Amino acid sequence: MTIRLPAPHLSASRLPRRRLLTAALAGTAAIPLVAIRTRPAHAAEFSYKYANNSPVTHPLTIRTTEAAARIKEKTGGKVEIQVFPNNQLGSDTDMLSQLRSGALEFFTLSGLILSTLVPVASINGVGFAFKDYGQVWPAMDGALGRLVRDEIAKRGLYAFGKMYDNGYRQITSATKPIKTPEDLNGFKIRVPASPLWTSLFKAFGASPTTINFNEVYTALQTRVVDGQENPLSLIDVAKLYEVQKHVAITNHMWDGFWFLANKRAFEALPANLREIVEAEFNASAIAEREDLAKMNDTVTATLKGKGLQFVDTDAASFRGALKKAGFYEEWRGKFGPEAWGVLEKAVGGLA
Ligand code: X2X
Repeated sequence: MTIRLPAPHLSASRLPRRRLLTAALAGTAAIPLVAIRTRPAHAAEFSYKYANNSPVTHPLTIRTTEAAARIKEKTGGKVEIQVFPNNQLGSDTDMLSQLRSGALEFFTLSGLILSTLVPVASINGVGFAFKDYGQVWPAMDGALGRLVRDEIAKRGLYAFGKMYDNGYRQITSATKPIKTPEDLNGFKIRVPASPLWTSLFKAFGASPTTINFNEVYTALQTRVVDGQENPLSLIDVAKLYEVQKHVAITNHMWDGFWFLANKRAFEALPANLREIVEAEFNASAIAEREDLAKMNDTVTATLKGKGLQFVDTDAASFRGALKKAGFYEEWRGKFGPEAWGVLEKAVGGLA
């Protein structure tokens, strides 16, 4: 048994309580020790961890950190969530294992990487599926998101209602600019750990290598790969422009982060606290989406200023290459007609 005594920096107003406790400790052997078990004055009832793969300056980290602070305040200190950004707890693959085992209570993860556990979660990554954000949010906040969340729930995890934005992905390169689908032929490109990502770049004829984000900067710097693809916002905050020369505006995929909880840990919270936690992380998701929308207005100029060379591409030719390679057929088969139907209802016919 451990007896946790009050923290040493108690305020004067707490002193009487301390004296009482001292009296209890010194006084009566008749009081069983368990009865005087106490907590530090400001220890939380629930001390949980949230982790992500994003730099501390990314809106995802900023807004989730704010949510954690609001949660502490609104729960009267009962729920304290410590934030571990920037792969401090390991790679996405490591953190997903930690989340499943309960070593980590909360984690934001790309649906595509989550698909290694919940296959349908990569459905938003189908190449060129979403025309714009006017299609993304109604789908992910609506029927398509619900379909994915229901599957997530079957795997011991719980996904909050609102996804956080990662963004539309663009291809960077240290060698040549990628102007056409043919330029991807044999191109050594890093992709995150997800069958859909590998399949997409194989369909382009590229040579994709799976690497978790925590190793991307080094992999580019040491030229293990010649390129990678990510939203401009992340290329900026993760300083990938330092190790890349060109960026092709392909918008080949929209990607977002599910806010995931270990179900057991989340359900251990009383209902009123659960409600506060989910509401605050959902509210921060909306704020984070707005942050990225604002960032998107300026990030091109920012990255040009840092020396990255931009190329525009013709989306129809890239999409045509995927079609020709049988990419849409393959994934319609893998997701099945029901899920594919929900996606097409949101974005129109795909294949
Ligand atoms: O790993 C990536 O490229 C990243 C940061 O965009 C994801 O989380 C999928």
